[in-house]
Amino acid sequence: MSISPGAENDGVADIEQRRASGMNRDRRRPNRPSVSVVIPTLNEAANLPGVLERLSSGMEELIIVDGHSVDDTVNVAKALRPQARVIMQNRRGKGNALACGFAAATGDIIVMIDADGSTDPAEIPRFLNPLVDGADFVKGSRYLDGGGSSDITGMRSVGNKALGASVNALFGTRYTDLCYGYSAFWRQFLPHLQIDCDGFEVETVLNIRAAKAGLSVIEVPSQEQERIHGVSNLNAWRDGKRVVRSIMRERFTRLPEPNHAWHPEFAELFAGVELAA
Ligand SMILES: Nc1nc2c(ncn2[C@@H]2O[C@H](COP(=O)(O)OP(=O)(O)OP(=O)(O)O)[C@@H](O)[C@H]2O)c(=O)[nH]1
Ligand SMILES: [Mg+2]
Repeated sequence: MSISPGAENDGVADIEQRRASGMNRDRRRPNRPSVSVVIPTLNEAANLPGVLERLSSGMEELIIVDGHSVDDTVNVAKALRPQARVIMQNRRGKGNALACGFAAATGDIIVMIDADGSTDPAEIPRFLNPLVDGADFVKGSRYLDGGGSSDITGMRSVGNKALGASVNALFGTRYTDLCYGYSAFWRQFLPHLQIDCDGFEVETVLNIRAAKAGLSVIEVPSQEQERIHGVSNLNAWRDGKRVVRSIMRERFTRLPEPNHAWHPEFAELFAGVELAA
């Protein structure tokens, strides 16, 4: 599968061209895809038990991407799921953590969820079904019928809607929820998504690049819960500004050429390696 560069020089022209050409539609996919679940963690030792107990052990691969937590996150993860792969991100931020986790993943499908208890692993089948039925990229939405949030504040919700409306206007999308951390996609599209951002703008970049690559994106309702323990790492103003900058950058730059070799340098803690007590 390949995506040819268009003659035009902006992201929106790219989208139209790719949609029209259908060049990204590679339907040779396994009927029983393997699934990698990627979970970024930053000091989530208290939350992991509640999250992992709701994650089916039928998932082929669980990847915990730790941001050098100073609590017992890594040991808790290994104790609860000895088969989990634990990797250390090479930079800081949720975006870099996900990029590292995606690079490490080997499953046909990648699912990304949070470690704080906000995203319910029991919803994963809701994301997988449309992918098996032909979608390329499935994103959760708290604003569809059946979705909701007991976590998002009024101010963040207004900001999220404004940013989402801007993305829809600039990229011709119909997203109802832009900044939400629950998504799933076929790993074959990773070279097109090329997550090269570090922070909480990562969901925005993923959603925009999925559109720019001409992927068929489907939204499914998702119910966001309150973080179980601890405090959010997100700062609405600081991270909101990063999202705005990312939207502008994506609008005026082309999708990077698919690069199958690119990935961040991450360190993996292999099974059998003694972890700190
Ligand atoms: N590895 C890693 N994980 C991170 C980093 N920052 C956040 N995370 C994880 O990313 C997920 C989402 O982070 P939160 O701090 O809950 O932020 P949020 O969910 O966007 O914001 P809230 O809705 O306020 O909770 C959680 O699982 C965090 O542990 C980071 O720098 N590195
Ligand atoms: Mg959270």
